[in-house]
Amino acid sequence: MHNRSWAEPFKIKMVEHLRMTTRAERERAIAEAGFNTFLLRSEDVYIDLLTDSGTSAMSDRQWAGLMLGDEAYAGSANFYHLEAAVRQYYGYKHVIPTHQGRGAEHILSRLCISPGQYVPGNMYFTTTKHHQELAGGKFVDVVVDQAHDPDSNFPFKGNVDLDKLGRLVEEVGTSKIAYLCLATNVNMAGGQPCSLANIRDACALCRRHGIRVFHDATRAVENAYFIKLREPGYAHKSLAEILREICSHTDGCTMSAKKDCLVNIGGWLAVNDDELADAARNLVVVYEGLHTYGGLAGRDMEAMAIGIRESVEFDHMRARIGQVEYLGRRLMEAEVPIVRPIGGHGVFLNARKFLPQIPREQFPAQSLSAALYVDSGVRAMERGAVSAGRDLITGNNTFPALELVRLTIPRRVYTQAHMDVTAESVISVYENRDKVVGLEFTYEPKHLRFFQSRFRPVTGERVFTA
Ligand code: P61
Repeated sequence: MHNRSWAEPFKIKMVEHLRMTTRAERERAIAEAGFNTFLLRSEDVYIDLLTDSGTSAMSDRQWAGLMLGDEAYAGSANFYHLEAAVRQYYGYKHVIPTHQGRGAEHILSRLCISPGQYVPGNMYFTTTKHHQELAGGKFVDVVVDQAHDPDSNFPFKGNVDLDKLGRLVEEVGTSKIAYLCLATNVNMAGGQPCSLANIRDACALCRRHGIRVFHDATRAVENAYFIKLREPGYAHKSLAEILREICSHTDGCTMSAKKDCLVNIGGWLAVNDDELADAARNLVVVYEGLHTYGGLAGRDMEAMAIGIRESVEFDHMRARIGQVEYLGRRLMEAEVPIVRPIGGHGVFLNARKFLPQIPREQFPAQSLSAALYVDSGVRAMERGAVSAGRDLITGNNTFPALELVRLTIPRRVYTQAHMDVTAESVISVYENRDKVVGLEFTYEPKHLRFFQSRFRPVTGERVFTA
């Protein structure tokens, strides 16, 4: 079978209509949105590739599961189903639901970071780092150098650089390190996996020093798929087996279930340590809800439990990542600069190469995502300097090596024809790239600025004049 094309292991039972817009309507909409795709109304968007978070289509089984919601305040049957699914597939002992990933990050950061401690991680993620900083911690990047190079074809760009981690431990001492924050299928690097050998080695290094490892498991199943394909010794293991092996090296995880787990809302914190679990259960009642619902309805937990089982099916993941790869290949054939290798949850345009005429201070990736929307109604997301925010100490803008636009593919939602239209639009903007102009801030909020900030073109009124 595997010399044949991949195809979706499902058929479509219900459809949601999309509104087509004119270019004039889109020009008005993006100006009203302050040239920030987060501020567009979804009804003004044709193909929504802003995120794969909470945007997946649930299966008929998951929808049926919603009807089994046990909406008890305490001890809902659905909590126990969720707990059993997490224990079976991820292998952690204690499971504490949260409203979404950042709820789990908040609780973990409060409990495990003391002011002044360092939190090494294999590349930052916006909400994760923000919660670490709010708890008084300082994030330190210990990902391999290849992760910062969009043109490197290294197959495991999510790997921890053991030298960087070892050096940090030596320099500051173990008592100054809160824990290693180990993300699988690293989002900001372009959906890039870690190898199991690297996970094993990084966790062993931490264990030798008595440092705990907490796993951001948001896209761990996508990572398991890449391990199966790329790492010697794993071709014959199931995604479920690989997932268990990944998790077995770590002390717990935070999870945004809105990704791998195929639900529209939800998350959890999972830990093996009994005392930490008690402390987390005690905090969750302050910020999220009782420890058997964590801000979720019973039905949400049921859909999550079912989604976890569906997420580890090989044919599902092959079609999911196959679709991302299809879009990526079309862009590579047209020589559009994208991050290589093609990642798990999206295709990432290299805006520095795409728009070399726009200086970093004028946010080329922000401009490109706005221009793409004007061209076709495709909504993408900036992942560059606007997302990276300001330096904690100096207050200056930081300019990460990666200045990217993410075309993120929701699971089980769009067709191959949607991917074609997206590719055609990106290629058309690329052919007219000299007609895209830079942006400057008109409003910049204090926390996670990329969500709500507003901009204006540095010249004229339009971001894209082709
Ligand atoms: C996303 F623009 N991701 O990729 P929550 N860890 C990881 C995530 O990818 C993640 C969370 C934790 C989103 C949504 C989002 O800057 C942004 O359930 C690896 O969203 O709270 C979320 O999980 C947090 C978009 C988040 C952003 C932050 O689109």
